[in-house]
Amino acid sequence: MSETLSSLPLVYSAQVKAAMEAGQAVVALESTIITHGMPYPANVETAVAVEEIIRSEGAVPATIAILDGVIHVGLEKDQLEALAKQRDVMKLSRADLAFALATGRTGSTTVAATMICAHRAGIAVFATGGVGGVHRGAEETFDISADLQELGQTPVIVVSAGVKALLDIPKTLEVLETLGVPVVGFETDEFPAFWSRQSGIPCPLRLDDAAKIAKFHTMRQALGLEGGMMVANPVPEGDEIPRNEMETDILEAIDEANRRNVTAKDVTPFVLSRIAEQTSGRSLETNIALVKNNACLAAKVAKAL
Ligand code: PSU
Ligand code: MN
Repeated sequence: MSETLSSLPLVYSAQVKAAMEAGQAVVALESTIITHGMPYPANVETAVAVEEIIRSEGAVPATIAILDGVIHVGLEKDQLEALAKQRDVMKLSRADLAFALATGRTGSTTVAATMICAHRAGIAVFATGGVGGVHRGAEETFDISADLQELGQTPVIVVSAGVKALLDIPKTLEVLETLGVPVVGFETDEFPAFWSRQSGIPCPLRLDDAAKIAKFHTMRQALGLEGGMMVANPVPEGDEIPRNEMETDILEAIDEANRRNVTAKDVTPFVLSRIAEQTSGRSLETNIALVKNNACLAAKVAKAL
C-alpha cells in the first residue's frame, strides 16, 4: 500500500494474489451474509464451507470485507472467524464504503459494496444468497436496496437464488428491467424466490450452462454496456421450502418489523433472523444450502470466463 492520501487501501490474501497472477478463476464472496445474515457459528461454518466448494470446483474464493479501513480481497480463516464473532460491524453499501475506508472502520460488504470491491480488484464473478431489492410497501417507505442500482452500473455477474422472498418480487424485476440489468434464470423459466424454487413470476431470460452465461457477459462488454447481470439459480429441490409455507412466516416477520419500527439497513437482517426463529432454523438451513449451490455455479461461470 502506498501512503498518498487518495490511494485505495486494498490488499489481497496470498492465495487470491497468487490466483490472480496465475490467471486462475476467482469468485468473490460477500461478508454481510456473515455479519448480518446468519447467526454465529452457522455464519462462519457456512463461509468456510462455501469457500471449500469453490476450491473443489477448481476456482479460488475471495471473501471481501473491510478490516480497520482496508479492503481485504480474500480473508484468512482467523480473519473470517473474528469477523463472524465481532459486534458493531458496519453493513456497508455504495453510500458508506468509502466512509469506512476513510475512518479506519471494520465493515462487511453487501452485494452492492462487494460488486464495487470485486470490480476494483479485477474479479468479474460473485456468489451470494439473495440480492436486495424493492421492499414490500416501498410505495410508502421508498425502501429499495442499493444492490439494484449497483447491478445497473458495475460489470460483475452476481449468482444468487433470485431476490429474498420477503421483498416485492414483481416490483424488483420491474426496477431491474428499467436499469437494464439482465436477469437470467439458470435451468428455469420461473424466477426463483430464495427459499422457494417458485415465485409464480416468469424469469426474463434463461440459460442452462455456465459457458453461455460467460459468453452473454462478454457480449455485453463488447457492446460497451455498463452494469452486471443477475443469475437466478433456484435452491436445490431437496432443500427448498415451498412458497405457500414461507409466505405466512414472511408476513408475520414483516409485521413484527413494522410494529417495532425497524427501518433502513436493519430491515433485512431483522426479518431474516425473525423468520429463522419462526421456522426453528429451517429457513437458515435452506439459506445455507442455496448459498452453497450458488457458489458452485459461480465457480463454473468464473472458469468459463
Ligand atoms: N443473501 C443472503 N443473506 C443476506 C444477504 C444476501 O442470503 O443477508 C445480504 C446481502 O449483503 C444484500 C443485503 O446486499 O442482504 C441486502 O440488504 P438491504 O436489503 O438492506 O439492501
Ligand atoms: Mn433498504
